[in-house]
Amino acid sequence: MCATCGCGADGGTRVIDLRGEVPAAAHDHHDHDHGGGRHTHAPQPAAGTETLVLEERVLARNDALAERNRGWLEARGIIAVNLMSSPGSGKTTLLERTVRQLGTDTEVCVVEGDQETTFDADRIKAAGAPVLQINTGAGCHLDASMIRTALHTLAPASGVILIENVGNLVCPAMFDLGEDCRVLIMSVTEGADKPLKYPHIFASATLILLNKIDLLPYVDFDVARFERDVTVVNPAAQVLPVSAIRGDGLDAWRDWLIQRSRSISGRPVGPSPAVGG
Ligand SMILES: Nc1nc2c(ncn2[C@@H]2O[C@H](COP(=O)(O)OP(=O)(O)O)[C@@H](O)[C@H]2O)c(=O)[nH]1
Ligand SMILES: [Mg+2]
Ligand SMILES: [Zn+2]
Ligand SMILES: [Zn+2]
Repeated sequence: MCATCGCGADGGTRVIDLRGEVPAAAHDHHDHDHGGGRHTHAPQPAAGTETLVLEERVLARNDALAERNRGWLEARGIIAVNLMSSPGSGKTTLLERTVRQLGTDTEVCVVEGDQETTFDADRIKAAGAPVLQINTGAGCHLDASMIRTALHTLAPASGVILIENVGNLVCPAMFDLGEDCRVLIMSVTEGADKPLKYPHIFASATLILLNKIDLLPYVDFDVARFERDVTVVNPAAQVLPVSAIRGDGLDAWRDWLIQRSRSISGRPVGPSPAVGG
């Protein structure tokens, strides 16, 4: 069991390579430190203090792995975006559009996180990008160890990695993946009160995409209140209204991504020489 939120993120993680290869399962998960003495096959501690210590260690180990991922990405000038939202906000729809939008002159690959199925990876494959599906079983978030496996399996040389986290507004916020930035998608059908109810995930996002604005005429969603409350929990965050279905705002989203990539890698997304060493 994952000691941070009690989910089963270490139990049955499976990595499915949609390009036809079957990599070894991610062994180095956050709860399986065979070398360091912490090992959660042992009975879970009942005392609250012990659980807290365990949680700190899990997160510290995750953070250390995340830093290694970050270094791996930086060495290649690759930008990794951690896409987070509730289930159904439109992450996969946005990614399908983004993959098609960036086209063949940009190296873009996708990591899909879901508890079960390869539904989303199948959609991304159809859109034309290399994609890896991570099934977390009982787990409710991706972690740095899973992303490490994904990076070594997909082995991109440059460009953009888009990571669709498991649909959940709580636990993904706690796990650094080594990403360059977090993008939170929130759709207008979810209610404008979410920034104050789930402040941690809103606070950790660089960009917030307000999706399904094509539905604004039909739902009770106060955009001004939403934007005001985002500012309360995260004054630096940018809010971009989009419709992944109708296409509103998607050029601005692509421009944001390209700008972000430029600022990280010193060059635009697009063809680039392979990084040696
Ligand atoms: N009306 C509308 N529906 C959308 C939009 N984006 C996604 N959807 C729908 O929302 C549902 C969930 O989308 P999906 O991309 O699978 O969400 P995910 O669970 O966050 O990956 C699907 O039925 C999509 O067609 C949008 O901009 N407008
Ligand atoms: Mg999805
Ligand atoms: Zn959880
Ligand atoms: Zn967990």
